[in-house]
Amino acid sequence: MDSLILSNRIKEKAKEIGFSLVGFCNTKPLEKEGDHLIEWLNRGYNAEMRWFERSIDKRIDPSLILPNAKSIIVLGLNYYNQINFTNQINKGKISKYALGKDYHSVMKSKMKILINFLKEQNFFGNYLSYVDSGPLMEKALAQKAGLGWIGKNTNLINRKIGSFFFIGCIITDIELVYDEIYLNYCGTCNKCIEACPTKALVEPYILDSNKCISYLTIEYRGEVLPQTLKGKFDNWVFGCDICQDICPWNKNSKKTDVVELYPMIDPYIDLEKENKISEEQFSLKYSRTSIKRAKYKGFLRNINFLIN
Ligand code: B12
Repeated sequence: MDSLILSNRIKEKAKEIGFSLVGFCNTKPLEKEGDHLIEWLNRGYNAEMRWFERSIDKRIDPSLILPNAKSIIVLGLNYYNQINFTNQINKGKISKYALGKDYHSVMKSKMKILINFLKEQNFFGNYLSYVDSGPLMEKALAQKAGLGWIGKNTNLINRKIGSFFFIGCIITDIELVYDEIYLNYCGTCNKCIEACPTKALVEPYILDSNKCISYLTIEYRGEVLPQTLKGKFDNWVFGCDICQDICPWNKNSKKTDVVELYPMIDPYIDLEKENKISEEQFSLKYSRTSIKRAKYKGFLRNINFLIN
C-alpha cells in the first residue's frame, strides 16, 4: 500500500484512539538540537539527572534505536483539566499532569492499540514505543513531525490546543509521508520567563533544572530542598504549572476527554494533614498517579519545605 494512504490511515486511527495530535518525521540525526543538548549538559542544567549522559548518542540520532529505522510516529494526548490554581492557607498544589492515572501507562496502552492496528493491517514492520523515559528528545521530534514548537518555557506548544498534552513516540522501519516542521510562535512574549518564581528559565528556551520547582519536587532525591529557594515554591508540592498557566497559547486549552486522565485526586492538599500520612496511606492514595515518582520521603520533604 502506498505510504500516503497508510499515513492517513494511521492518523485516522490515532484520533479514534483518543490522541489529539499525530505526525510523522524521519529518523535522521537532530544536529542543532543535539548541540543544544550538549551545551545544556555542559552547563550542568540536567542537575542530578545523570541518566541523560548515558544516552546522548541515541537522543541525537534516533536511527540508532531500531535497525533499519525509517520513521517516527509522534503522538500528543491532551491532559488539560480546568483548574485555575489559587494560593490557599495551608494548602499545597499538585500539577495538572499528575491528577489522573499515571500517564506513562495510559500512553503506552494507547500506543499499543495503534501498533496492533498496524499489525492487523498486515504492515509487517517493527515498532518500538516510548513515552518520557526512552532515549529520545520527544519535543524536538514532535516539532519536526508538526505537532507544535518548543516554546521559551521549553514546553511543546500547539496553536490550537496549547501545551497541556503528553508526547509519545513509536519508532518503526516502515516508510511514511513526513509532516512539515512546526514554526515558532513565541514572538516577543516572555511571560513564562517573567512568571517563574525561581528564575529557572535562565534564557529563552533554556531551563536550569537546578532551579526548577518541577525538577526539585519530582526528580531531586536530596534530603532537603535548597534553602535559597525557600518561600519561592508558590505552594507547589508536586510538579509546577506556572510557566504553562501564564502562556497565552493555553487560553484555548480544552478539557481532556481521556477519562483515565480525569482528576482522581484533589489538586489541593491539606499540608498539615498530609504531612502525617503513613507510607501505606501514601501508596494507597497516590500509587496509580505520577506522584509515586517522588516517593514517600520526597513527598513529605516537599510538604515540610512549605510548612516549616
Ligand atoms: C528531563 C525532562 C524534564 C526535566 C527538564 C526539563 C527540560 N526542559 O529539559 C524537568 C524535571 C525539569 C521536567 C519538567 C517538566 N516536564 Co518533563 N521531560 C523531561 C524529558 C525526560 C527530557 C527533556 C529533554 O530532552 N531535555 C533536554 C533539554 C536540552 O531540552 P529542552 O530544555 O527542551 O531544550 C531544547 C530547546 O529549548 C532547544 N534549545 C535549547 N537552547 C536553545 C536556544 C535557542 C535560541 C533555541 C531556539 C532553542 C534552544 O534545544 C533543546 C533541545 O531540543 C522529556 C521526555 C523526553 N524523553 O523527551 C519530558 C517532557 C518534556 N516533560 C513533560 C512535562 C509535562 C513536564 C512538566 C510540564 C511537568 C510539570 N507540570 O511539572 C514540567 C515542565 C517544566 C518545563 N518548563 O520544561 C512532557 C512535555 C509535553 C509538552 N507538551 O511539552 C514530556 C515530553 C514528557 C512526555 N512524554 O509527555 N521535565
